[in-house]
Amino acid sequence: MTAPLTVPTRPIEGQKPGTSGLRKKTRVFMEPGYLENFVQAIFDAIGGAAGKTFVLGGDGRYFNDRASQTILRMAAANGAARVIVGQGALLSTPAASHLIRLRGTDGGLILSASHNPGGPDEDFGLKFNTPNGGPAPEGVTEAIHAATLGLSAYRTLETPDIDLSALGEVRLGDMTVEVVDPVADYAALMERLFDFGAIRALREGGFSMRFDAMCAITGPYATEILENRLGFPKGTVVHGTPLPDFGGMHPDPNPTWAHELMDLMMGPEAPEFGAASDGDGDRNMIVGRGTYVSPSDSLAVLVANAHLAPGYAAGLKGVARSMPTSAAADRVAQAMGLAAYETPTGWKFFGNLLDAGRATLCGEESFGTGSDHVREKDGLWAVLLWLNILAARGQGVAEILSDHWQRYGRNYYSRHDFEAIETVKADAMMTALRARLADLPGTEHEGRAVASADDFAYTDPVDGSVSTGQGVRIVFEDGARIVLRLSGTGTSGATLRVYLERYVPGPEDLRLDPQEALAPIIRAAHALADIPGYTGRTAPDVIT
Ligand code: VG1
Ligand code: CO
Repeated sequence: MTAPLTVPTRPIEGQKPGTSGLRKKTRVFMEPGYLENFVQAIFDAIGGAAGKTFVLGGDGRYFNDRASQTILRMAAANGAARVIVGQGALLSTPAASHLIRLRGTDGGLILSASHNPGGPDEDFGLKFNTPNGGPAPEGVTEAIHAATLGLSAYRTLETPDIDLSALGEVRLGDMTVEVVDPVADYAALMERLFDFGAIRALREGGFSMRFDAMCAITGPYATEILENRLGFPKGTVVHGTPLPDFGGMHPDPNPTWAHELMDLMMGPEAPEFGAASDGDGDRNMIVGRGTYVSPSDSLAVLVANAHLAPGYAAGLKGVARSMPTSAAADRVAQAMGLAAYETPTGWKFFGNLLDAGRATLCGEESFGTGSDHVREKDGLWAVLLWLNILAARGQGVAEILSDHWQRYGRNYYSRHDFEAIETVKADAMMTALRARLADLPGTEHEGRAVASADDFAYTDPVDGSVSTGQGVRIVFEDGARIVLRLSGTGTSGATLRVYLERYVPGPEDLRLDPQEALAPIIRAAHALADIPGYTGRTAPDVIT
């Protein structure tokens, strides 16, 4: 066997995991010792790797292959017993979450910067998921960060690369590397949750769809499930081969970045149903023929109809959404007598609620929906649940959405992103706004009076842990709402996210253009936070 090497290193500043893991420019991750430092910090923070079993895989972006080899050597040198790796070092985030749980492991390392572009000049990332399959909670990410600041050495082996293209087991030092099919276990789970027979029958009735994998990780999963198992014709999945640079695409499934799919769905050749996923496969965008479904509405529709799928036939235990997500799902939860939770942004905050059996479905406005089948959001899962609902109800997306609004009213909703702002300017704006919050109630903006204004803090109902500073929310007397927070996943400058919401009970005014319906709220947000004054920006870069 090869003796572990102890390589001297020094603490590296700025290795603080954000909303989901550590994300940096790929070249930063490739600097000597950078990845190694973070990996050693993960092992140290969880009490060492000795005797443990981990899952490893990523979304296939540039550096995924080499980083996997580094991590395997370090796991072996740190005494791990076994690492289960997806073939080709590939695993979608939800499939990794499932494997971590299925195999009863001690956690997993997922290589991805999610929806951020990939390539030598783009982004790379690494996150650690705990044995429940979910993103490390704040206590663990803080311990990892603390460990990065105290490192003096990392452990590795001097060995040739392992062949990760062949299924089966190989030895690396004293450790077993088990290379598995990245799709098989996940596809089996989907077959248990959903009525594949009903979806096949829907397809046989002439129903057509397109799935855009955006040259990222969901390609192999979608091809196996939609084309091979459900029988949709070849070509239903487009951009289905994961590429190191995602073919130059920005694998973020929203109307701006998935514009090819949007153009098709809004044009004369549109199939009945369209969907897209992101770099690591945990996000989803749902589009019907001529009908875009906002993620907040999608969550509400799924909550109202999930019982139509076999995996949820017994009903839901509760529903959780992130604070900036619209209240549409809350209305359904209330009507159905379900508990509803409001958490900070980031999937890690749903983990305890799912583990404790208090929530079954969770969602975020950022194109993330999921359930207790894994501990991550899950893009393909959401697509299959929609398909199952369409099959069970025998209605199209537009009809289901308009029925939903008739019944519950409509939460007009939009998110405006201002990207790559100078960090000092964004920070100054948020600091000034936070300082004024106590003075806002009672003041009038665009004809609306502020009812309350605060900086969202969350006390986890399961373990009592408290997270503060999670975003400024300004609520008006008629229920309209503005939320402002800075992104935790960007890699250049600061990204300001402004979330805008206004409720219309109906039956009139359910078909307005969201940007028009929200125009006064948008103007109020710009004025209240003085966005132009602090950032010099008058319009957002991305609207979803
Ligand atoms: C964004 C989204 C958030 C999501 C996170 C990770 O975070 O707003 O809802 O959980 O990305 O998603 P932020 O801090 O940039 O707003 V993924 O698909 O990138 O793991
Ligand atoms: Co993602």
